[in-house]
Amino acid sequence: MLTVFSPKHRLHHGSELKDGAVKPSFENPQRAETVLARVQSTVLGEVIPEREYDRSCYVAAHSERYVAFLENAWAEWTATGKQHDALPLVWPVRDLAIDREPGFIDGKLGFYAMDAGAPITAGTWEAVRGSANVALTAMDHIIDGAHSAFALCRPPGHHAAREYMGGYCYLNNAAIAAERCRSRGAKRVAILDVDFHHGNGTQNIFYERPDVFFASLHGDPHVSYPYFSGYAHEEGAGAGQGFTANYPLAKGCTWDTYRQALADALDRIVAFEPQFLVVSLGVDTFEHDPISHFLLTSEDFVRMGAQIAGAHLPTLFVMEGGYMVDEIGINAVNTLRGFESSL
Ligand code: SP5
Ligand code: ZN
Repeated sequence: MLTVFSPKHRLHHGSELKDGAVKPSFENPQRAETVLARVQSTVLGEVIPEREYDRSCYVAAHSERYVAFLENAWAEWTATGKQHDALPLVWPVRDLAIDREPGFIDGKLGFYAMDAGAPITAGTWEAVRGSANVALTAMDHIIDGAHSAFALCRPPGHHAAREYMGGYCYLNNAAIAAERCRSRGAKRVAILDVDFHHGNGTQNIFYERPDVFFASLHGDPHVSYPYFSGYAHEEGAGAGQGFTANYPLAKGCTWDTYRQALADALDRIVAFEPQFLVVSLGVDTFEHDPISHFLLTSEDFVRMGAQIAGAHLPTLFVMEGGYMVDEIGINAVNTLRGFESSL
């Protein structure tokens, strides 16, 4: 399987508000380097760099003003004399004027963010663009005829919605790849999100769309981040009613429970008859992940990959979360090898 990787991810390394203090983010550059090293040591296949893409490819999944915000935020932040990473500190909840973009960077940060977990630093935009371009390059490889590819994206993307960042995510790499399929002629695309956290951003982007089916398996939002989305009753709206499927699972979930939810999600995806499948591949469902609560083992990821291969669809794997740095490479590549070995 081909891997697409960009060294530009190294330009992004920041902090997050964690247990009440600003600390180094769990989402660090070592993550992608560990996965790359495992791809190489297991000889998964060729590793190529990303190509350049026009910003219109990002605007397919996000609003123009949000992309402009990401591009300009660091310059606006430092112009006020600040030196630390840019993090939001005020949000437009419920009855506040939620649709009016503020004219000052402190307000814009809250307007375009869901949490204080997506810092903007000097190199963030370059790394974020690189990550989206990695997903686009790998998707094009599949549209041009490959059966599968691995987009080794960093930063991740599935918490990023049409108009907000959060949860370590800025541009939604999986959504941008799905939109690429549509703009290159595919009628239907499915996205399967196996990250521990609900893919709220991807759900937001496609919630009213019948052409992109979205299924997510994740920790029950009643007790797990992102808390405000991912319930089973969220099934899409308007023309998109019935084209979103959520599988909230209890803390402590093991493979035996997980595989049944995955089988159901895959059945629904196959029934949708998509031309392409995009997998948001987070490996924070691992038993030793420091911020998550499922109990999958490294061997379970091989089984997961094999089960996904059973859908018999051209499949793009997009790297999302996973924070047990020592084993993130083993678990991600196990999934890819499980997929390949059962074809
Ligand atoms: C892409 C992705 O996986 N994003 C996840 C973002 C999660 N951010 C908040 C997690 C809060 C968990 N707090 C546990 C602290 C343990 N000391
Ligand atoms: Zn996650």
